[in-house]
Order: sequence, then structure tokens, then C-alpha cells
Amino acid sequence: MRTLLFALAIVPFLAMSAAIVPATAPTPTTTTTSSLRTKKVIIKTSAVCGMCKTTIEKALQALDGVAKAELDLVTQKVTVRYDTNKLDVATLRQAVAAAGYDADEVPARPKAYENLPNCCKKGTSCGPDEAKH
Ligand SMILES: [Cu+2]
Repeated sequence: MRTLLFALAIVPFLAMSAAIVPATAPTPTTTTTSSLRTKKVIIKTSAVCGMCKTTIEKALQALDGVAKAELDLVTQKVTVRYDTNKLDVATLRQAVAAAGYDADEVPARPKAYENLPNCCKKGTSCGPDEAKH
């Protein structure tokens, strides 16, 4: 009796997952010649020095779909060109946060932030000592 109940309980679940699978197959609509859709976005970060710049740019460029990432240390803003078919802004912000830096309203991941060199932490400034990196 117990096994029967279990079987009855699992049936709707199986039926549901079976129904979901074919539904995910995307039907390509009228996609014409230009399949690559790049968009530019500017994300405010908490970068303070050249090393932060490299870390953030590398973290973003490691993502599949990022064409270009360039950080301006004066404004602390990173300009990202990305493929909208592969990524969205939230994913880009997450990548910056995972590297240990704030990204707009997304705070830096605490663990990654702790692993940053002291001079790269918020409230500090590498200033003229930037060479110590
Ligand atoms: Cu730094």
C-alpha cells in the first residue's frame, strides 16, 4: 500500500517534468542576418587601483558573450560590451561582485572581498603608492 501511494505521488511529478522538456526547445523566429546583438552597459564598481581594474576586466572578459570590458579608474565605472543573446546586466554585475567588488546595487561577495589585497579594499586608496602592487 505504501509503495502504491508513493507511485501515485510521483506520477504527476514525472508527467510535469516530461511536459517541461520539449517546451524549452526554442523555436527560432524571424532571426535574420545579424545574430550578434551587442549592447553597451556601464557599471559602477568599487575599484581603487590598477590591479582592481585588471581583476574586474578579466572577470568580465572571462564570461562567454563579453566582447570588451574597460574600467576607468577615475570614475570607477566599467564599460562592458556584451552579447545580449548570452548575457544580461545582472550576470555582469554578479561577475564583478564575485571578483570582490561592488557592482551598482550589487554588493561585493564578502569572501572574494576578503581575499583582495589590502590596498584594493574600500575606503583605502593606493594613491601614489600604486607601485607597491
Ligand atoms: Cu586595487
